[in-house]
Amino acid sequence: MQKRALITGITGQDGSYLAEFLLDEGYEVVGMVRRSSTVTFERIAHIQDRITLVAGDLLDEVSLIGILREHRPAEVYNLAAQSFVQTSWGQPVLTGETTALGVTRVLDAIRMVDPEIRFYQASSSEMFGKVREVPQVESTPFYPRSPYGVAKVYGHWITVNYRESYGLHASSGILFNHESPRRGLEFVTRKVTHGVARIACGLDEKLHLGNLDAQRDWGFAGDYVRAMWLMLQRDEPEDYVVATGETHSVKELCEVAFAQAGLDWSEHVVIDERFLRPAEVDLLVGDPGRAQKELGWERTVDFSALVTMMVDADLELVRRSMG
Ligand code: NAP
Ligand code: G4F
Repeated sequence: MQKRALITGITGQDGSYLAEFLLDEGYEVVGMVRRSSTVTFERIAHIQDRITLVAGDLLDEVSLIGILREHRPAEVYNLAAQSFVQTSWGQPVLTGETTALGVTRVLDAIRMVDPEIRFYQASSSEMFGKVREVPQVESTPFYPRSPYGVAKVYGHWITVNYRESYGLHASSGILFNHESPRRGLEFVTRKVTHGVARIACGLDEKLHLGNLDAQRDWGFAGDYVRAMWLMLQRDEPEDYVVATGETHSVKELCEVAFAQAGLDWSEHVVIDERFLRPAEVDLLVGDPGRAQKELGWERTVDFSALVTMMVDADLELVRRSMG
């Protein structure tokens, strides 16, 4: 029988890759979208005729219960969130309502409608924050450094708690940064690759950035959605770190991205205090050992291939927009 999956956050970067992946696996895909005065389906436009979109919001539990009752998914992937760290200082309550309490609303809806549903929670390496050990593994203590990180810690533990309290098949993926040509323009990788494309095409001269010393473990989003699915195929629910095991600074990101377009980053990058954060996460690097061993998960795209892919896609995008 064809399996049905519900994805919250299907219009986001990960939602779009996961929907493609599940369709290829033969799933019927239901995607939850929130009401907006303008349609924001760019990332899923190419598969829209193969998926079912339903209206709902993580802030509204009744809508979640209604969706589960009507569509009866076997698996729920909770990817929806206020996901931009910088915004979480300006909108800490909204971030908590969505990114933290939103998880409880989905879990409660599952518990009430059908506790057999398998659940995936999009946890984050931001939970490690001011890191207690290097590299970070599943047992590394959390020390979040932003309202977003704090909200994700809540989402993580409420997932563990519903698993232990009610026996739900609920798993958390502690995913390190993952990027793609579909990444939102405000995140640093895409900001840099899109900025490089605009400079290469003569549209801009400078790119304004914050902390160039921050280090991240950057992987490709297409690889990471496979890990989400693998977690829900296991007999027993479990939490996994998903990462590349390599870390690179924002400065290195700039070097590789500008070089891909034949440019010298130091001639274009300007440090701008507006992009510095009240509290920074200096270094993230994950050990994906457990995911490799128990899920058979491997990444297929390395750092330089990822940056090259994103610069090339943005060069094409900017050139096309210029006609
Ligand atoms: P994203 O591109 O920002 O997508 C976020 C999605 O959440 C969008 O579809 C957005 O809908 C939806 N959303 C926001 N508020 C909502 C609400 N109140 N109700 C329903 N939907 C809502 O994020 P992403 O990069 O794909 O990340 C997916 C998930 O993984 C997020 O939970 C993120 O925090 C987590 N995560 C991401 C990374 C990463 O590196 N990408 C790493 C670790 C964890 P609209 O399109 O309407 O805005
Ligand atoms: O790309 P970022 O905004 O991603 P950040 O804060 O690491 O969060 C992303 O990854 C998390 C997983 O670890 C997710 F949970 C979260 O949802 C999101 O997807 O910033 C990366 C680094 C930071 O240290 C930031 O200070 O880049 C530094 N940075 C330097 N200049 C900048 C800029 N970040 C942004 N967004 N813009 C800048 O101009």
